Amino acid sequence: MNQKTAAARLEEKCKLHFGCPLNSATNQQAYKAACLVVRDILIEKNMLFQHRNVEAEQKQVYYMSMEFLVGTSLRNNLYNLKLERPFENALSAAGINIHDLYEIEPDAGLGNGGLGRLASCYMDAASSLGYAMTGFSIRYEFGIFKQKIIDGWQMEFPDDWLNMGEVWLQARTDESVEVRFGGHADEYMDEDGYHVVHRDYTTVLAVPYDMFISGYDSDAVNKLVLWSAKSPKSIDMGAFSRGEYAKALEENTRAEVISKVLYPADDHIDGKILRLRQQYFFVSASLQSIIARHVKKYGRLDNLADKAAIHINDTHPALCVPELMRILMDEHNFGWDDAWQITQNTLSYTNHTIMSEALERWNEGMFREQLPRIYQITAEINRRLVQELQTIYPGDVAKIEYMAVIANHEVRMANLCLCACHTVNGVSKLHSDILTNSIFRDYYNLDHKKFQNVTNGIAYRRWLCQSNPELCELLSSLIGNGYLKDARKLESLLEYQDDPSVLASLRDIKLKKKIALRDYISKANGINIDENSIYDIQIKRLHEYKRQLLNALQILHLYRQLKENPHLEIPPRTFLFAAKASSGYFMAKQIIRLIVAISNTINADPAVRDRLKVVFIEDYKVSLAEIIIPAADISEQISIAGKEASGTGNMKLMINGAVTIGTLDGANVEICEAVGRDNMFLFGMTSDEVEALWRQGYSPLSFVRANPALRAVLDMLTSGVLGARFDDIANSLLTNQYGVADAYMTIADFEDYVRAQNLVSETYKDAEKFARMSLINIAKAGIFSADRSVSEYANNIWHI
Ligand code: 26V
Repeated sequence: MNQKTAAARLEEKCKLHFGCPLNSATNQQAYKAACLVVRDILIEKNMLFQHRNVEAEQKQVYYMSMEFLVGTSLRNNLYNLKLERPFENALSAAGINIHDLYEIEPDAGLGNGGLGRLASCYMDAASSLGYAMTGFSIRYEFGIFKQKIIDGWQMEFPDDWLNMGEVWLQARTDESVEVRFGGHADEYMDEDGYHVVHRDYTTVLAVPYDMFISGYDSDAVNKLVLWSAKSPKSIDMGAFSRGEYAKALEENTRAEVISKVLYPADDHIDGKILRLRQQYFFVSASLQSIIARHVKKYGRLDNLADKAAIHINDTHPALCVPELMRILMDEHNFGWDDAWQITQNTLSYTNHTIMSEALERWNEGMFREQLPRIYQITAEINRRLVQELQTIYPGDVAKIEYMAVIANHEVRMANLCLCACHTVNGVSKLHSDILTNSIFRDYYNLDHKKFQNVTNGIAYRRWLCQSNPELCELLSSLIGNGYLKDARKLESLLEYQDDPSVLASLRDIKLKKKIALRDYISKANGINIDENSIYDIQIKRLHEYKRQLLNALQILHLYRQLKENPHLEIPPRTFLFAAKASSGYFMAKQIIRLIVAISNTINADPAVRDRLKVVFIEDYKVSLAEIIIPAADISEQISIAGKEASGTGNMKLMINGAVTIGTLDGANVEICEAVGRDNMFLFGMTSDEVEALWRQGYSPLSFVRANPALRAVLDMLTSGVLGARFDDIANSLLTNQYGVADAYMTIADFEDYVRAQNLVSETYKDAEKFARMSLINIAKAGIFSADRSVSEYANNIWHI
């Protein structure tokens, strides 16, 4: 497609859909027309790709995830299809600026954070590598909430993304399936054997919507299938005729609420029935569609594992295990043993967190009531598991209970995955080691061959090439274009680490991106920041374990120092935060309030003007990250060691030339291996040291007593000098609230963090040295490409 054909297709869409020529279309109309043209191209490519795969009897990967944080699609698709230029020119000839259209597009925010964005990065990489991979999730009508900060408080507003985002979706009403909830499952035996009848259930209709995902410079276009819930009965006419209008629509509402909103928490589950229903809804619909497709092609199911790899992204889709068993046994007459074998050989599972509150467990009674047949199967899985464990560990009641799928009236989804999947993996070396050494140790001892590591990776063509074209232009001029398909080729950049003109160009580009972020912040927040200051950036979900609080305390310390010693010679610094807090997470919201208060206090203080600024940027999301990341000098990755499974923001920042200040946690360990200790600012306890300090008995107060500066900072939280008081935060650090004070050891790591921050300031004074560190980070970021991760999954787990 060239400019001329692009113009013709755009013109046609505009006329057909909006009854006007392109040059009199509004930006919204032009945006939709552009998306529709691109979608047509994708549909056509997808058809060809699928056809080829079916002909070749190609094994398919099905990636099951409650979250896909897609972000925007227009620019990504045009980039991947290499159509940016023709579209830009065709639109420009009609008086339309393509960048205005990019800005109109809402993010498809169908996820909370890292886990959801990873799923999208993997779809992207799989398509680029030519793998046949289908993603399955829910077509949430409302994605992750829009965040506004009002008087320091996070407020949540609905994210009505479909209004402009729906253009990417193609409804496939003809492929709807039924999902059954509630009722009773009756078992009986007759001369033909064992049978089950599920009766009195409620049916919800699952309607699939396809979203097409293009690969970069590739023939492959894959699909993300998003299920929408509908009631099979549109209205209860009887109730309606009686004038009971609300009742007439009741069943409708109960069904459709399933795909209404993304669950906005990423840390705890309080037994929400709706969430269980969401999980079963999309798992059941997806498996039914996978099996129907397989049977249509092969006419048999005993070869399912040879032709399909079904991947469980965290425990949320763990119902795949009993649901696949159900379909095989109840609908295709397999006996237990054969069904179990097929299930085990088909399913694999990735763990994304060791935080116990995020490992899903359900109340047994609720589970049974919602999903009676699935409960029966799960209970049978558990019965057989426990029986086997009793022969292996006779009398070891504690161990058997720890490993059981059902115990203490709870159904534990992680154990279900551990016993049923052929492979289980963690998402960084350290995280995978922690899984096998601690939380999953018993399962590891039972069958260590099951366990693998696949370190996370990012779709770097989005995070580097699309969001930082200026940097890519420089890279291409120096090392050619090979890195666009093979990220390891970035390493050739190392040749230029002592070339002053290259280092100067890197600095120029960084400055340009910092100016762009400065302008965004000035417009969005009304705060003016200095592009010549160090941009020190912490962007991620708000969690106590990620320790935004540690950063905040360190800023207060720096503020005090600057006030006490106005001649302190340090480069000016701008601390930038962006983070959403789970709506019910009290302490996270307090921490946001604290950061906003610090920002208000410091930014208004003439004594530190031009030297220190703090900004909390509202509404963190993929498209905002794309503006922030290229502008970062310093990447804050400061979680307590052992708790961040991997992190992926660390990789996005690194590849854009930010230098990491961080603990040896998650993938930071591997970043450190890649760049060397001299090219990052390491601090804090290791995960072993954290463990040792717990065992020894941790007392934050003893650290505070030894550090008067820290004492002074903590006093600021409760004295009111910040315009408000933060007693809850101070108490969480110092008093034994729930049996622990300072559960994330913020106090213990404070001093070493301050040391590392001082080193940042010192190092930055030598502009060339800092630029060299930045260059080395870019050059060494290649291993964190999602292409590498997906190839590892393909070779070692999915066997495609
Ligand atoms: C758990 C729950 C529990 C129930 C309520 C809703 C909900 C939603 C999400 C989760 C799991 C969160 C796990 C997660 O996001 N882990 C992150 O995964 C990233 C990709 O592997 C990784 O880089 C981050 O370190 C890890 O925190």
